Amino acid sequence: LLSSMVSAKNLLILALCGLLLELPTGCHATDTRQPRLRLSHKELWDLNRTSIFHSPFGYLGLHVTLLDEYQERLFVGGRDLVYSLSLDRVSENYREIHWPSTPLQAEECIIKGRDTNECANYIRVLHRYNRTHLLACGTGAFDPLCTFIRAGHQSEDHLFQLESHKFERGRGRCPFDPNTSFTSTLIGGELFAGLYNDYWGRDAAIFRTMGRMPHIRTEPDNEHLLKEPKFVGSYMIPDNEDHDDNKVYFFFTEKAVEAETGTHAIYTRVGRTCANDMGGQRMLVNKWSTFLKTRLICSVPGKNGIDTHFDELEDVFLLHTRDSKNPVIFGLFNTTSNIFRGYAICVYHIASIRAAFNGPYAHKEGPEYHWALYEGKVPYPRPGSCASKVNGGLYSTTKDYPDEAVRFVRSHPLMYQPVRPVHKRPILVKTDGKYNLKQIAVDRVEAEDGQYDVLFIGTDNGIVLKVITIYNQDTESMEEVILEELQVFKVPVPIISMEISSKRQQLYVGSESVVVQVKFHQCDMYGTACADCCLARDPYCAWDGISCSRYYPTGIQAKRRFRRQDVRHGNAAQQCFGQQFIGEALEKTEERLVYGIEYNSTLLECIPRTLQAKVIWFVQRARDSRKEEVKTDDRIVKMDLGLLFLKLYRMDAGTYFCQTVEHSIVHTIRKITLEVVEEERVDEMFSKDYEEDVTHKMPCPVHSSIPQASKPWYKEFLQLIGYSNFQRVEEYCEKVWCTDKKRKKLKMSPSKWKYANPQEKKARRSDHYRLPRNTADS
Ligand SMILES: *[C@@H]1O[C@H](CO)[C@@H](O)[C@H](O)[C@H]1NC(C)=O
Ligand SMILES: *[C@@H]1O[C@H](CO)[C@@H](O)[C@H](O)[C@H]1NC(C)=O
Ligand SMILES: *[C@@H]1O[C@H](CO)[C@@H](O)[C@H](O)[C@H]1NC(C)=O
Ligand SMILES: *[C@@H]1O[C@H](CO)[C@@H](O)[C@H](O)[C@H]1NC(C)=O
Ligand SMILES: CC(=O)N[C@H]1CO[C@H](CO)[C@@H](O)[C@@H]1O
Repeated sequence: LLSSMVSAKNLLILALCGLLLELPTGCHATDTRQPRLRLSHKELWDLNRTSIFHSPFGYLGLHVTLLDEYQERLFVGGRDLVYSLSLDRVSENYREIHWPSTPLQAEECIIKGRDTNECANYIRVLHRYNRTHLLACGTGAFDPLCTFIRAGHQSEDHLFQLESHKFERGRGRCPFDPNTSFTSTLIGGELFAGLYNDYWGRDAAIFRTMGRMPHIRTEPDNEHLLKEPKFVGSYMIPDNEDHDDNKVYFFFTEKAVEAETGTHAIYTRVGRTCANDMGGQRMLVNKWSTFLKTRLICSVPGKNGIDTHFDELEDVFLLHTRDSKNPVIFGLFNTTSNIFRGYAICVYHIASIRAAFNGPYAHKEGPEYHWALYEGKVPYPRPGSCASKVNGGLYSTTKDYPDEAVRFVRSHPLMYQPVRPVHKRPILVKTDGKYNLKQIAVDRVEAEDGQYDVLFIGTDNGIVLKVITIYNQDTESMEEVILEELQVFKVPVPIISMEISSKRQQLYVGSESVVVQVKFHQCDMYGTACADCCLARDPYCAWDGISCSRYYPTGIQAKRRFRRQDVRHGNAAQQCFGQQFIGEALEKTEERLVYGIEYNSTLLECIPRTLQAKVIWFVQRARDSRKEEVKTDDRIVKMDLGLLFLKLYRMDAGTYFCQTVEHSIVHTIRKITLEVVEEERVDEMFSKDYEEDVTHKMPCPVHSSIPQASKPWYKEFLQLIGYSNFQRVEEYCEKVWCTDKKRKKLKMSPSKWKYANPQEKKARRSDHYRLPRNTADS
């Protein structure tokens, strides 16, 4: 039934709007989860807010990026290539190194059964090694290799050279397979890496290699340590001033040994080791003797006590704060359920991670038992603690640890308590299926009313969402404000890397084949009024009395007269009181004339620039009548794209006002005059004798209210009918209506030839379209 009433064009609109079945309730334009601004790739480009690096080879095969504020470069590792890009503008002044696998390597790789594509050299490790050199490792056709790259400053013309005489084998440092999960971090010349260290991708391990200390790894084939892990991130986070107490944290997912058997559950883990671990003396020789791990929980509390878990870590971001010992950790999670799909972002304080590692251990009595709380005696030094002065200074190396302590850590790598996020819930949950979230980067910003963490979230279709979340203590709930939705790539490809420079206020986003840089903000895009600026709630932006511009918390700003900003509430009425251009004054109302055909569907388009605004439609049926709010029902539907009439009646004719309302700020953004064309008239128009029967044709609707500069009104009509009839209609219009000189002088109200109410319909039917003619004739 529905489909018979709706034309194909409008079906498409419905499909765009969302679920067809949810039409009456699901399509309202008052969605606060909409981004305030949606900017296309082209708009970003026209605004000069973006710069794009295309590989001269068309394909990058990007696998790793390194943002280096010191050298002011973005280093990019791809297939057989390493690039050095300018942080100022990625499109300019790039340097490249060609580093393919050798013909011999490639040949052997192919003989071993891999395809040519896999047998290239995919660069997967890039770290700053010292002032002059980078460490770089590549998969080298399933035979990993490492070397150093000389990378110089601007004064050295951005020197960028491979030290080809320094090749070293890359085992334990770089994976064999370009596609397996991998993480690494370089600390004081030691490379810590989580990887699959064999050709077949079976030996998952955490390594420490390169430096002066002995090479250390996790025990092979120990499922209690790592079970089919996916490595996501790794960071060194100091516990205190004693460097010997430094710990390296690994974030990964794995099959959960402690979950009920047969569930094949995947859990997210945080694991850690002491950076100075030397392994055991009699046991765990050259193996970690301080490795512990625990579960990282990201779940939404359920009413019935059953929480919804997000267990698959997709990305992790470490936000540095002034206190290097206390960074904030952001995790982006996916669900593992087949039934329920969604993403969540959880925030963790390192203090709660430390607390879990300082808490009780999990214990498994034997193969038949579950993992349970360990209540026995814990040996000294506490398993998992480092050989440091802070810990009493009794041991200068883990090699001196008593066997008992080493044995314990080997059999109890799992902590009993998991780590729960800040506020015990995600800061953001996305279950609408609109986006697949892949990457996260965070910038901490000082605003007028406090500190905000701006999340930049990368999707699998080339979109970056810029979001803030605000916690409401009273209701224990999170409010999510999507500030911007940025389409950073021309084509919707997955975002696979994201680097952030707060110093430069730039985000560097990588896909398989391009790297794009985008500025964090473009305040003037929110609008030209104080209210627009305040309602945007962007902590980077404030109303400065003249325009919406960059907000600086201190220094420079002190000289300014005042700044209007209210991120928490977006209370524009209060902030902008007494401000010129508070709202409507500057916003020009656009006027339109639309023809709809009786009994057909018609859309009155109105898309506010800000997608968060609530849209209210008013109608004025006759010139002097009162404006009344449009009542929506099964036939008249409010959608994101405008007001849809599934079936148009004559009584629908009138002047429609599309108004947006936000916090009592009202904008009339569009005024649409809807003319209803009688069904018979349309048929008549195309009937053979239409030229003879001029008197019964439609009037030439020249309205004083319609700007003549806009495209001829009949173009709209053409659109309605479809362009196949173009010739005919144009001809018709030229001849009959619009070239009629007399018609030009016509001044009349559109409401005159419309029915004020359905009752009048019958009575006035006969003179419906003749009215204007008569007026003109007189
Ligand atoms: C675009 O922005 C860059 C700085 O990011 C500036 O150097 C350049 O002049 C701008 N170009 C235009 C056309 O405004
Ligand atoms: C990596 O995996 C993707 C699919 O997941 C595949 O298209 C691509 O060819 C793989 N790359 C290599 C080098 O194996
Ligand atoms: C940095 O490391 C490389 C590789 O070991 C070495 O050749 C170079 O001399 C080092 N540079 C400095 C400044 O220490
Ligand atoms: C999230 O998980 C689902 C189901 O496992 C998977 O299909 C999807 O690709 C994942 N999303 C991302 C962004 O990896
Ligand atoms: C111009 C136009 O789209 N006319 C359609 C109006 O609706 C009827 C069916 O209800 C169609 O047959 C017309 O083609």
